[in-house]
Amino acid sequence: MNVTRERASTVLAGNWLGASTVPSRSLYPHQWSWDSAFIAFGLRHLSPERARRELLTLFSAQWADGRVPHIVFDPDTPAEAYFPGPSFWHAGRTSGLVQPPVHARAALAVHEAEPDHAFLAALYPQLVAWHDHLRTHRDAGGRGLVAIVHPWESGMDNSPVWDRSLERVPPATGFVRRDLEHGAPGDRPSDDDYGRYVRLAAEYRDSGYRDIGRFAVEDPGFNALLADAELALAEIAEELGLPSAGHREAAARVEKALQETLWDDAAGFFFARDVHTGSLTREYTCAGLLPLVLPGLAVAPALLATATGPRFRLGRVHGVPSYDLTAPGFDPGRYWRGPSWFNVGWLVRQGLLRHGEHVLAARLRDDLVETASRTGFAEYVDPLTGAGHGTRSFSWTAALTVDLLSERT
Ligand code: 9WN
Repeated sequence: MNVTRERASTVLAGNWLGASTVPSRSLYPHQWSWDSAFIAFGLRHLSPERARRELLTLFSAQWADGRVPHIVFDPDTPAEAYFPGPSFWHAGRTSGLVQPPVHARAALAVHEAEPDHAFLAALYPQLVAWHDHLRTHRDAGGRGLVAIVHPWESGMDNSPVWDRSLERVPPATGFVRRDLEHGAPGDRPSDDDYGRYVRLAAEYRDSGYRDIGRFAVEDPGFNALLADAELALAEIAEELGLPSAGHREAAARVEKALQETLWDDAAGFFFARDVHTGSLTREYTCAGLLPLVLPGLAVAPALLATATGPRFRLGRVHGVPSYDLTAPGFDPGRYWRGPSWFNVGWLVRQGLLRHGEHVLAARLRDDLVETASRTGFAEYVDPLTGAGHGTRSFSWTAALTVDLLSERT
């Protein structure tokens, strides 16, 4: 076996809890929603059974209203290991937020690695309920797009794109951050930002996880991944001999709304929209590149031009920078304010393949594998130097490396 693949496999074995995988033993010692989907993409090559278990364990914590919680807490991990832990959320063994819906695509990929109709049949209704939940409970702007109610829901927590919308949220105080015990403060969000996250989460919790509160944003990344997930669901339905047209129509509706609402033709970019003010936040973040995953995206050539231009320099830096390289606030090491994350690089590479950009896709793949291996599977890396940041032995970095290596052979 290839040495890098073997090391990645050891990381995933070390982070396996028995029925799911923690993103990191130290920093994130529970199960996270979109992490598990990315982990499944890698596990399917090592053990399809573990990949199926990963997704089934996550969906066993699905709420009756269809939401798939962003964290499923491990009962055997001490309460003080992560904040906000189970006692904060008042939601049994989960949090009440969500994360981007990459699960249908992951379930399909797991099935492709080792066909298992029983697995697909078990998950299909749960995936349908999950997408329905987003459509019915989160269309705060009334335009057919999902609004996130907390930066954590984007999976890109500390992105500069939230700064303006977070100004109306006073930071909470009187809690102890656990993340700083494991991560360098310069790599992590500031205390004020963390205080705002805690306040927003507490307000949402106190509304019974119902009210769209002070923060409601239509994120192009989240919505593009939902459209892609509907396309995956159509394929799953076809595998199961079920009607699929409704899923393709749902994908087309989200794609149309994305283009009509969040695309700025002059900028050649998808921006997030603050539902409360109705205006676009003109920050160039990696979320705006994720619509590339949609094979029918009409504006793909213009978006690719932005991706390869000075703001992201795709193919000429390490990975895909999380933030505009030319912005004054670009910081190559701080959480979602500049560094490159492996899941984003992997998703953008999928987009490149879907739009026929094979040379660029191959360059990105080689870079992702080299960087992951050299940094000990870092959580994120400096796009300019390739230096590792955040925690190491990070599960999705290892899993997506396995996936990239499997494709190559
Ligand atoms: C909050 C687990 C998660 C990822 C997110 C990443 C980070 C959590 C945190 O870690 O978020 O959910 O404590 O900062 O931003 O994408 O899913 O790896």
